[in-house]
This record gives sequence, C-alpha cells and structure tokens, in this order.
Amino acid sequence: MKKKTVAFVLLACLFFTAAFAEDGYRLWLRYDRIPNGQMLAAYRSRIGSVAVLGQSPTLSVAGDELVKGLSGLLGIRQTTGATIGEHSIVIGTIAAPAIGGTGIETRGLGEEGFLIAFRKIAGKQCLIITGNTDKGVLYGSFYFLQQLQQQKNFASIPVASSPKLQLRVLNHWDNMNRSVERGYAGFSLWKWHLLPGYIDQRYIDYARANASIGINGTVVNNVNANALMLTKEYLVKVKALADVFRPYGIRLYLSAKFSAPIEIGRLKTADPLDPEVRDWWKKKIDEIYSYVPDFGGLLVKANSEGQPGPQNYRRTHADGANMLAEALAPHNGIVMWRAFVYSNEVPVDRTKQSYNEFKPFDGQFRNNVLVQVKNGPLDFQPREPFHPLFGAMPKTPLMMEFQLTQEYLGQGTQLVYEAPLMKEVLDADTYAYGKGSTVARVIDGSADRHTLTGIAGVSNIGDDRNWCGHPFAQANWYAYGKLAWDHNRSSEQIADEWIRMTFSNDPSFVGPVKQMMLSSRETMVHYMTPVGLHHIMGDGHHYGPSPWSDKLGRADWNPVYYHKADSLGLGFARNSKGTNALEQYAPEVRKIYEDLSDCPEEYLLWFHHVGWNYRMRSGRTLWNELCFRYYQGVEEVRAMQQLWNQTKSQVDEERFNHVRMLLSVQEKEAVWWRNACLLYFATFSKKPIPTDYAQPEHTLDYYKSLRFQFVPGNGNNGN
Ligand code: BDP
Repeated sequence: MKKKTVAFVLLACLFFTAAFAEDGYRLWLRYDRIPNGQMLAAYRSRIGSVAVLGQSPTLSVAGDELVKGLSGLLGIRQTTGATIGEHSIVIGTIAAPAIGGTGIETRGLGEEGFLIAFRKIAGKQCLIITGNTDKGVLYGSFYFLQQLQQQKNFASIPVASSPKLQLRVLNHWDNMNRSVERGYAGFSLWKWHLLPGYIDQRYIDYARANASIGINGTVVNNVNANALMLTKEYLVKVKALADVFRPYGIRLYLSAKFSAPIEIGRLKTADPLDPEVRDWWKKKIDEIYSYVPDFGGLLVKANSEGQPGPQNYRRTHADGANMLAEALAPHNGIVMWRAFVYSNEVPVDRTKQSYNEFKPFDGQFRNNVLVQVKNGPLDFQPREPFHPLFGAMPKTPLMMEFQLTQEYLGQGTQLVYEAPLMKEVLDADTYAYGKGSTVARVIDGSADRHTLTGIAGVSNIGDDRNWCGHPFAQANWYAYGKLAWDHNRSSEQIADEWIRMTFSNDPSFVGPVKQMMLSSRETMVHYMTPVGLHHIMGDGHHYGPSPWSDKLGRADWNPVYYHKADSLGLGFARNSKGTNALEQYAPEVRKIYEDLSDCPEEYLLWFHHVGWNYRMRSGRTLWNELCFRYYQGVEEVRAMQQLWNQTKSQVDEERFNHVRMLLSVQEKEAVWWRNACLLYFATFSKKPIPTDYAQPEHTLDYYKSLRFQFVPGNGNNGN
C-alpha cells in the first residue's frame, strides 16, 4: 500500500473507533441494530411508518424518538407524518378521532398512563400508542422502544400501565458553582454562567433519559440552598432549563433557603408568621411562575445541619411549610418539606429525632405539602430499617427520599446496584394499618388514602461523559425511575432490562452480570457494615472506614457513637432496654426486633449491644461472625471480578476496561474496610482474627493514619 493510502486507512479506523466508542453516553437508549436476524425480520414485517395524530411539543418528541429508535433498531428509514398506512405505529391521545374511534378504552389510565394495542384504523392494521394526555403517549412510546431493545415479542401487547406515584422527582444536590454535594460523577450538568443563552445538548439528553423511565420532576439545586437561586438573575436561567424540560413531561422545582427574605429580600426576619415575610414569599412565588408557568414547587431543608428554618423564630415545621404552601397553592404548586432534621442539643439517639419532631404535626400541614422522609431514620446507610415515620403520619402525605448517589455506598468506585436496597424498604411492613401496610402502600397513598403522592431520588448524575461515573451507577438512576413508576416490579426484572438495553441481550452475558448486580449490595454490606453496623465511614467526606473517629464537634457525628464498642460487646441498644427507638414503630414491628434472640441478624447491631461471645445462628460467636462477614465481602468482590473478566468478549473494550479497573479498586477498598474495621474492633474484643484467614498487611495505626484531602462531593458548596 502507498503511504497515503495507509494514512487514510489509519485515519478512517481512528474515526470509526471514535464514532462508535462505547463511552456510556447513550445510557440505556442505544438503539443499535438488532443483531438477531429472525427477530429483525419479524419486527420489520409488523412495523411500518410512524403516524403522529395531533400537534404538541410532547407529541413531536414522542414521534421523533420512535423514528430515531426504529431507524436504529430496525434500520427503517422514515419520517413522521399523519398518514396512516398498513402497520403504522399510530400515536396520539384518545381525543384523536382515529384513535378514539377504535373503541379503545383509556379510562382508568389517569393523566400519565399509556395503552399500547393493535387495532384496525380505516381497514389498516395499526399499532396504537395512546393515553389521556400527550405525556402518556410519550411514556408509551418509550416503553414500546424498550420492548424492541430487549427483543421482546408482541405477546405482551395489549399493555396498559400507569404510575403508582404522582411525583417522581430527582433531587440534584448541585451547587451554583457547579460542585455537587456528594457527587461522584464530575461537576453539575447546569452551566449557570452560560444560561440562558447557551443550551447544552446535555440538558435535552438528560430530559430524554428521564422521560424514558417516567421521571417527571427535577429539583435542580442543592437542599443546602443558596438564596441567590431565587433572584431574577437566576430565574431567567431557571426558565431556560424549564423550557427544555417541558416537552419531556418534566416539571422543574427549586430548593428554597428559608432565610431568603433576609438574604435577598432585605427584610429583618424570615419569621413565617410575619405578614411582611409572608407577603415577600407570595410575591416571590408569583414571580417564579411568571417565568415558569408550570413550576412544580419548592423543596426545603429547614432547621437541619445548620440550615435556617421556622424554629429560629420559635415557629414550627408546619408554620414554615404552610406559609410557602399557601403562596404556591393558587398556582397548583407544592412544598416538599424534608424530615431530615436533628436538633442542636446532643440527643440520646439521633435516629429518634425526625419522628419526634414531625409526628406531633400530623394533620397540621396544608394539603399541598408533602413531608419528604429519608428511607431510614439515620442517613442513607448501606442498611437501615425503614424510617418509623412511614405509617406514623396518617394525615400527611409522605414522600420517600432515596439517595442514588453513593455517599455511603462506596462513592465513585464501587459497583452497588441499589434496587434491592430500595425494594427492601418499599416492601417493609409498617403494620400501621394492619398487616400488609407496606412502606410502598404508605407512600402511594393506598394505605391511608392520600391522593398527593411522590418519591425523590438524590441524583447521581454529573457531567462525566457517561453521566454517573461508574458505568453500573447508571443502573441506579434507571432502577429508581422504574420503581417510582411501579414499586411492585422486582430488582431482578429491572436489572434484566437495564443490562439488555445498556450492554447486550446475549443470555450468557445477561445471566452472570445480573447475578453480580443482584448480590452487589449485600456484598458491600458484608465488607463495610455487616450485622447491622452503621455510620462508621470517614469523617466529613464519608470515604473509607473510620470506626475509631471520636473527635467531631457533635457526639452523633462520630462513628464511636454508633457502634458503641466496649470490652463487653458491640452495637447500639435501641430496644426497650436501650434508647427505645423501637417504640416509634408499630407493636408488630417492635416484636420482630425487641429480643436479641429473635432479631433478624442483619439488624442485630442496629438494635442491640451484643456480647463478643454471643452465639449467632451460624453457631459462630459474634466476633467470629464479624470476621466471617468481612472476609466473605472481600471474597465476593473477587468473585465479581472473575465474573466480569469472563464477559470480555461480549463487551466493548472501553466499558469492559472501565468496569474491570473499578472492580480492582473496589477489591482494594474492600480489603481496606475489612482490615481497618477488624483490627479496630479487635482492640475491644481482645480476640484475634482467626488464623485461617489471611492476616491484614498493615497495622491499625497505619489505617488510622490515612488522610484524604480532596474527596469529591465534600464541601466547597459556594453557599
Ligand atoms: C447527609 C449528607 C449531607 C446532606 C444531608 C441532607 O452528608 O451532605 O446535606 O445528608 O440530606 O447525608 O440534607
């Protein structure tokens, strides 16, 4: 070959690899050609042009998505139009005469549900995707494409589906300087300094990804809020984002700083009962709606971790929330008032505080207030029992808050599929209204007949090319959306479809990878916080183990407060012999955990202080069980590495290597967790790590000496 030709070929190869590099940007919306010839032929024989009946930005988005998806998946080149032909995919609301005229039934689908069915229109066999609103049609279109991506046949059609929860929201803990509190995937997506003039393509792709999994709201700024977000300067920017999100069915919400009337309104007080303050909020909220007519409402963190709130003025959470709710009500806006509070006095047991502060106000919130409650009573730990407020406030709609970003779950380096964690909480029985009053039924309103319902996920999204940092962290965004839509779905079903769409439909790939995902959360619990341990992470940044920490300003920020290791044993007694945090639950729940001998062992050290020689169900002593679990966790990570290595030929090089390297970091971190924790707890148990285990390669002093200066997601919030 001549030199020039060689150079050309090389260049062409480079271009080819660059253009088709699998960098994860496309998430689960890849739409690559279906490699299965038979399947492809079957689809092609039954799918023709896309006919969009009606006109709206949302319908256009749905039509364009179908065209994009079908041309990618099936290689069908087409454009959208309104002409219906044989095998057309006809999309539109039930109000479109051609669709309504088929006699298809959409009552019962609500505002966002969809229906997909085969019907004849004017003698032509069509596939109809419809709903009562454009949003329903959009969700149905995505659903249909997902079926093709997973190479499902049409046996499941007709299919109807509508969401179990109304507000399915992401909470971005994004600061205005683009740092992200507890973010491990780069900087914030929102380029405030370039808005409103420059609309980054990522805003659109973000909205599209959310719509594809049914997320219909986003709070774009940190709960540790900066009041400047509510100034005109920023509201114009906020409007630009809301305009991008709107066609995708996503409403924009803001976190509000309670002291905003002082900080940006120049008032002397932010007392919620002060007429001037109330008037200021009313005008401010009217102003927000003048920019964003479908603004969703406000999220508030008040009197928590130093944030201002109504208690600064001897007013209550209800006073604060209701003031905002009253101003939002005329616009159909809502308040999401967070229950993550703990008081300034050092408490007997921090896990009791949120219940103690909120329960008395049940029934006192306006009807457009939801109280947003973290999944557990402490703080997004690898494992916590469900929050006792679920089921304890029958007159108040409670909104679930999950943390997708992995603050306490290995941050940016560890593969942890969170659906099993979410399901564990959603499926937990509160017994508040008799057996079967699960947390899911409390938040979806079916247990206590609320009509306003919602769920929030603290976002794990940043400007990393693949959105979430760890390639598998995308699965947590996906699973959150899918569970928010339907909490009855299983972790396994969701993992299955995510793997198929994100990686491959090959069963020899799907099976092992699914197994790895499904066990990953328990694996992390084993090497981090087994048997009910909690909050033993590094100070402030929460990276890595630090069970010895005892120097932080508040007792209940220190790991030693939580594990209470002493010469007798380990664990926090929260039963009636201890802080009696258990009394906040229904009697049936109390009964499960009250006695040491009955208590499920995964919660043992959450509820009990247990002697080192206590016999566990395995027959091992507590000390030996701890050793067993920590070592087991590390072995399980090694098994994950092996599983992943076997997939080499089935995954593109880029993502294969990305995951391979992160798993190797995870293995090192798991060993670090295991060694640091066991060496430390051994100073209390006075027992050795059994000799049949490989002994730690460093001393406890070494682990204690480790310092980490610039852990992502920590501090620098510019507030
Ligand atoms: C804690 C985080 C902190 C958040 C807080 C919250 O460490 O960064 O501000 O939760 O939820 O877990 O408000």
